[in-house]
Amino acid sequence: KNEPVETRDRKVLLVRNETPFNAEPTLPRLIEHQVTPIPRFFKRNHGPIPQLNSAEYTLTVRVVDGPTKVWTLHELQTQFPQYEVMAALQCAGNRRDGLNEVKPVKGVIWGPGTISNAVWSGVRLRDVLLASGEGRFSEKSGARYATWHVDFQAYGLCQEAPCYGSSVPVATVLDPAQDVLLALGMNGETLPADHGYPCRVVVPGVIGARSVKWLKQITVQPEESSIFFQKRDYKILPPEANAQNLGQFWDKLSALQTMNVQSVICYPTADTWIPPGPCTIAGYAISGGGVRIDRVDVSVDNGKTWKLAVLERLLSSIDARANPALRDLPTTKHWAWTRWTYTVKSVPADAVLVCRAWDANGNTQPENPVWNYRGVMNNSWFRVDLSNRP
Ligand code: MTE
Ligand code: MO
Repeated sequence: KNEPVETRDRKVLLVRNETPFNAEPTLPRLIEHQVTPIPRFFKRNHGPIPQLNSAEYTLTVRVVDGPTKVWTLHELQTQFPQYEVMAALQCAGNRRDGLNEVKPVKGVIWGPGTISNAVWSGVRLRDVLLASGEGRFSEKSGARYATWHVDFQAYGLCQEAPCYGSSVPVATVLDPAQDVLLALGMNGETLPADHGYPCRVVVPGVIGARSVKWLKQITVQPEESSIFFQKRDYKILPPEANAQNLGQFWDKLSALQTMNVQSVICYPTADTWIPPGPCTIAGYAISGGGVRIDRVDVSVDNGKTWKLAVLERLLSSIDARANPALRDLPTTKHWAWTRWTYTVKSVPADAVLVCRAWDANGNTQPENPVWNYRGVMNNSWFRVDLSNRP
């Protein structure tokens, strides 16, 4: 089908699938910017890009035992306080290629560039729910909804279901500290078609699959979304799961939400020509749930010895962007990625670079990939073997 190309720079994107369009930036390009320029931002689609018209756009918010409200784009723009959040989106399938090397997996074979960092602007979904619920979600009467879910449904067609969708707990949305946004803008521009125009959900700290683009309807309901992407896909299946037997595991496993701790070396790559002399190794690190990255260890000798990388601390949550003094509070959320560098005097001829991150909860990355059939959540130590380099 005809899909928009205006935000796509094919020189910096590795196209993993043409229709629907799925592409990720090359790693050296990805790490060049603190905020990923829109043409370089990874694009993950389960169907064609719907062409929506801002004048006709409506968002329906329904509570199953209560009211239904229909909001126009103009109302979303004018009737709610507008906020900014800096948050990375990361697909649960980021680094799937590393699992596929262990044993074939099912899914788009993504490299380590299925993550990007943006400044999202728009309204708090919490505010829209409060305004739609006729008092139901206030602190006094909200307890009834503590175990409920917020279901998202998208405009447009999709491959594995009639339309794309998923859900997150009501508690996540109503917690102001979680910064769940209905994004209308990205990096200071109107949200582009590729990324959900005119309105998408952004759930910081959570797998990208929950940040539904081209948002059509929100339903507050007792159960999580019954859609394929919630009940079947995006689960870490046990090692014995395969194409024939995977169905027996679906009901036993949780729908992934919070991301795990991750880090990747973006420069140099295995095929980079490295000039003699000092070399600045660079990459990204991030953890789930807004947990701060405390430390990134870098090794040039395949993990025998490690050194600390220098971290770039960003102000990402609504609160921290408004008040930088909150930057180092233990409770402050770190939704953005943390770029890091480590400079070596010279790169040994037989170098194998490795990185691993530690978050403030003491979580770190496993040394080796943990294979699962759908190839999700690969966060093993990231290695770049430079011993055969040009
Ligand atoms: N929303 C809709 N409507 N359709 C989709 O295919 N893909 C999801 C999510 N939201 C998707 C969607 C997945 S799996 C990811 S990782 C992110 O969007 C990717 O967002 P991006 O394309 O803006 O990078
Ligand atoms: Mo994803």
